[in-house]
Amino acid sequence: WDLEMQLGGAIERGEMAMHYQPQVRLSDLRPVGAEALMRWNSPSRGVVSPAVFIPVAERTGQIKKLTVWALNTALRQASLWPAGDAPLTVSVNLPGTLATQPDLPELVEDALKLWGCDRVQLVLEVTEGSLMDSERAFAALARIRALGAKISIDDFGTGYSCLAYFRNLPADELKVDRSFVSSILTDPASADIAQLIVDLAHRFGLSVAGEGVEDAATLHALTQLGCDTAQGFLLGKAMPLPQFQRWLMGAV
Ligand code: G
Ligand code: G
Ligand code: NA
Ligand code: MN
Repeated sequence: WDLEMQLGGAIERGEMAMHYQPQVRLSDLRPVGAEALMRWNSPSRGVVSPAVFIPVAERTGQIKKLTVWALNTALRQASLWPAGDAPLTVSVNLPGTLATQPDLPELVEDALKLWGCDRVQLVLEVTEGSLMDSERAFAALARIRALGAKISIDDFGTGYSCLAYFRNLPADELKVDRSFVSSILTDPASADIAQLIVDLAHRFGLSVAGEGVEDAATLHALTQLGCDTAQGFLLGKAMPLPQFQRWLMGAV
């Protein structure tokens, strides 16, 4: 109960922040951008994980406001990143309950109008599960892509997608779920699944990202599988904007 109440004014009280987790290209380990991850600094609870407050916000109807804030903040802050030789990507997570909302493309369009710049490529991450109502979700995602944003399918391999999706999936990237990546060296089935996801993505012209990379041997294994980009604690944890800017300057 109280968590719901406190979440209500959290944006206005300046308690929300976006942190940025580095993503690198596996061919040369250069930065490609970051995943923007929301953090709630609650005065009474300390740092609350989005894994806790996003489900609450989805139940109480506060999710749209939080998502609009996340989109606008991530785009605005990414425009402050030092420029690389190619545009850097900023990936924002879209909650499943919004993926089928008819006004989602409009929210994205408004944020791009305000903060879009040619040095930053917006990527929206949707989970496989949110594509269950595929007709409506696909239509919304297609409209978002027409605005110039890219779509990444998060936690791929753990949801409910069927292969028929690939006939007309409006997406640009698959993210191999952390559960496969973290056991790629110890569980042959995980390694096979990761390889299949990489091949599936490439067959349909999508790029593939590995998430949850915690050690160099796993990074190497993902590279061997043909994965395109990676993120994880080995490369960097999610960090506040100034720290991410320093990371970029050190790495670019
Ligand atoms: O960063 P962390 O491990 O705490 O994230 C926990 C979960 O919350 C992850 O599943 C992540 O995708 C999700 N998450 C993080 N930031 C956002 C956000 O801005 N919006 C939504 N909808 N989910 C987010
Ligand atoms: O659900 P999503 O895929 O958006 O998950 C993002 C979450 O994964 C964040 O909570 C982030 O803190 C966490 N995360 C990112 N990198 C790693 C990692 O290398 N290991 C583990 N265990 N978690 C990670
Ligand atoms: Na994500
Ligand atoms: Mn994920």
